[in-house]
Amino acid sequence: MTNLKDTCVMVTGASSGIGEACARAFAREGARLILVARRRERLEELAADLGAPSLTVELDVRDRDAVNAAVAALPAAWRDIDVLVNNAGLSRGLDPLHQGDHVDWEEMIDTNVKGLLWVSRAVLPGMASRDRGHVVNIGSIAGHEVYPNGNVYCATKAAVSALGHGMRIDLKGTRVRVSNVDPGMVESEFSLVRFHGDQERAAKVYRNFPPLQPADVADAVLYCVTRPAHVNISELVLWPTDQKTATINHPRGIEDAGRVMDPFL
Ligand code: NDP
Ligand code: 8X3
Repeated sequence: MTNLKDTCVMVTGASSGIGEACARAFAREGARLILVARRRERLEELAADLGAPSLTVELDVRDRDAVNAAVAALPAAWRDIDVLVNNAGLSRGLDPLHQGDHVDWEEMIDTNVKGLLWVSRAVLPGMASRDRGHVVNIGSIAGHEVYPNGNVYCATKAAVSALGHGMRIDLKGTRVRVSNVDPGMVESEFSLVRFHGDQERAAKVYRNFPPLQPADVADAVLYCVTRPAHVNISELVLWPTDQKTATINHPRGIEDAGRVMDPFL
């Protein structure tokens, strides 16, 4: 098993949900954390709570110049990033394509695809030249399966899948590993963001069956990263047990258990 003691781990989107859980999981393994997101206060609270050496970086991954500047400005002791968790991402809206909002589309594409590219382009050359490192891209089952009204979000996650596979291929000749971790439904701030702050609608997404928790995803990330150096898990898909596809699930605790339900309604 790869030992993570004192390794330098950068997590994007560390201020909430899966990213925060990843930071906590790596910290428990003795890693040092570079915590990236826009909400500085959240990052600082997390850093204070981690009990591990950590650096907070307030950054919008959509801003390529800012990403390059932030990576270039890392203190010397933090420059050799061993693990990059490309997690920052979001969905906006759930509308038929022909009624979609271009502002939502641009935000998803700029964050989930271009943001992941900017961060990877800034960090990967160092890993390649040191001949070591691991990139974990948080994709989604939405990258495997298009669901009704998921259109652009699903397209961005299909792009994450393709980019992850592309990275792994292009890093041939180096010992850098690349893994895509693709979860089904995870209870986080994801739906609150998707529905532009509508708490009632967001809560309904998670009411029918136990969803994954951010810590479950962090556990999968940790599994990929701690395999022996000659093992590269390229893709790990994890589902809530009661979720079978994006829209087929087995609801529990309500009268019509067993009926196929659309969790997004
Ligand atoms: P959350 O909304 O809880 O967390 C999203 C994180 O991304 C936040 O820390 C947010 O930080 C950060 N983020 C968003 N935009 C930017 C930006 N422009 N620059 C920097 N950071 C940004 O959702 P999740 O934890 O669920 O989502 C994390 C990832 O997991 C996403 O890529 C999502 O697509 C994916 N995913 C989620 C699933 C789910 O069901 N929840 C299932 C499958 C995949 P801040 O706002 O402070 O910048
Ligand atoms: C998030 C999971 O099913 O809401 O990527 O698209 S889903």
